[in-house]
Amino acid sequence: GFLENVISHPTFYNGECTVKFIDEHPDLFKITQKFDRGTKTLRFLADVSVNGHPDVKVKEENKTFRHPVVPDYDKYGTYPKGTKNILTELGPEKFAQWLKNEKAIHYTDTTFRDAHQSLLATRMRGIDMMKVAEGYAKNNPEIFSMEVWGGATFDVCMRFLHENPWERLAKFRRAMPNVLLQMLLRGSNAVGYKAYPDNLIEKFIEKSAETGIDVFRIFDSLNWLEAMKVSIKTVRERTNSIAEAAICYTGDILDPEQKKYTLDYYVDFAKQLENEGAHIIAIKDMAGLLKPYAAAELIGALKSEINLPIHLHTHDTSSVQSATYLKAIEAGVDVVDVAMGSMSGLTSQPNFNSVASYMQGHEREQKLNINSLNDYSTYWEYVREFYYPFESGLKAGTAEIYDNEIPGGQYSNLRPQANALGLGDKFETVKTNYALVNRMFGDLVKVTPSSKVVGDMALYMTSNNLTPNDIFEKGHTLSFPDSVVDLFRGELGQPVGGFPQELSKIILKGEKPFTDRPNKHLEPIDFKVEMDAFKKKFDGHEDESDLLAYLLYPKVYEDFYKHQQQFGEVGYIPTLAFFYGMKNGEEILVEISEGKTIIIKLLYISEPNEEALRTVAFELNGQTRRVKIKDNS
Ligand code: 3PY
Ligand code: ZN
Repeated sequence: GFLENVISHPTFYNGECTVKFIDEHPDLFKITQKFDRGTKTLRFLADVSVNGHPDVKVKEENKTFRHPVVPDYDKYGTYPKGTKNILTELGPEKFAQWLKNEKAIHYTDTTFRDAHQSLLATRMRGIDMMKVAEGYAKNNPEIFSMEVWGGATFDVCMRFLHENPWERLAKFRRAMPNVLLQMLLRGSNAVGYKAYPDNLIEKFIEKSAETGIDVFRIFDSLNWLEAMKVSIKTVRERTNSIAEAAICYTGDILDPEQKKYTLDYYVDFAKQLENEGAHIIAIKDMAGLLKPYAAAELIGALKSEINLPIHLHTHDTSSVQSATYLKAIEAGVDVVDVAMGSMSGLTSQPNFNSVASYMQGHEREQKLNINSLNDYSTYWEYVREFYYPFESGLKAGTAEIYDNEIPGGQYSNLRPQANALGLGDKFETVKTNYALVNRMFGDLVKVTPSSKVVGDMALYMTSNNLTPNDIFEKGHTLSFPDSVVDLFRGELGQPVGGFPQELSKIILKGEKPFTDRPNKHLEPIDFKVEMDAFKKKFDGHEDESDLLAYLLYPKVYEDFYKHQQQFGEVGYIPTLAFFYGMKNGEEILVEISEGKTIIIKLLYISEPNEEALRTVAFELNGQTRRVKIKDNS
């Protein structure tokens, strides 16, 4: 490292190096982290350039990309006042009143979370969002909130993108200090797929608020109030953030056959959430089933029965959900969730730019800079191309969604899951089975994690050519997916109306399910003991948020940690190089930390030797460096 330190030292660079230079700079002998980072970055780039990226299953050779242009903004100007300032001024309770009294419709922008979770399998990298975060907050301070965190982003971020989710959040907070930052929290499942000890949920919420979350959208995947209480209480009592409690919407309140998920059911649930202390009520229409006239009824009823602002979330899988927003706005909804034009539609949220445009001149118009929104949409249009391997392939809206009720976030994931099981050509059957499983399971609310269980069962039936009849007739001889057994055991809580008894007996094979909170069966975490063990295991790391990530996802965190030891902070590598590697002669800039940029040029990749090792030669800040990489082909 010594030579590199000398060479990259500014004095040396500037050609002012004298014999005394080395004596005067003992710091050169420290192998700085910066240099170490450089080596690790080269190792990563060499590997991807030789072996491809494991997450990119189909790479289009010679594909060309356009260069995304970051819309102009005033780098040195202050941030205009936004909702975050209002929350700080008023506190959550009065803030909710303020929102309720607002005449203009408000918008949550989901581009940084649900939009890419639902269109690109959650693969959007922090670097592409961070490029526009500050400018967006400065140019469009009228937005109600930015949904930036939670849901599937927490684990995917570590698992596939090798980024630290906490750092991502902290960066958003710095870049967007004037608008509310929002996350999606799965109640007692936090950002995971199972129940965690209550004190882990509490600590997680506190840390999330401390790192930047202002609005916690809390839901339970079975609409089970018991599973939401700890989260709502923790947000209220231990943070200054907003507890937004969500009703998951399923079925169709206008369907005369609907006996379970009726208008009364939803209004009653909303009242319970209000009594629990929610500041805002959300309707979480995760599969996009809330039709326009149903929205008019539902919002109308909630506005007259509930004293809190109402926040509506939907997915545009049917492609008619902007009509639902119009009806909801007419009925008095306070906030709607939208995504940047080019990241909207289909399994994502309705189009922000277009909804804002149709509201121009309306008595509830929110004054927005639509030209600016369009510039950002163009940025995202270009960026989105980088992520082509993760597109779901859905080309148009589908009314089939009203039958299969697959959530938007799951839709884009189910196809690759089916492909991985060799069921690529049976995707239609998978979707049909999804609906059949739902009926067998007694018509569940389907959203992460309950939706995953239904999906697992649908894939299981498809790959084993099983019909519902087969399940009932020979189910006692079958071994069902673990997630299905866990669901019926009560691990995800209790569904509306309970589990169907006959099927429960078949699946549990005599085991008795429990009906109280799964978290009650879990030992509280001893954070001191866990931290000591964590430090030992991870080489002195003692960051509390890292510990939380580990406790939520032990294996994922461990792999993430190992990846970091080997390849450093890959989050700084530009997206094209990250997914597709580099070509001979290509040069990239990598901002390895704030204001510190290294220039990397790939010179050549040698033929493999007898041990299948290739030499990848780079120039790092003008200095030649070689990395040996095993060719796995
Ligand atoms: C999630 O839990 O990740 C969701 O987006 C559910 O809709
Ligand atoms: Zn959603």
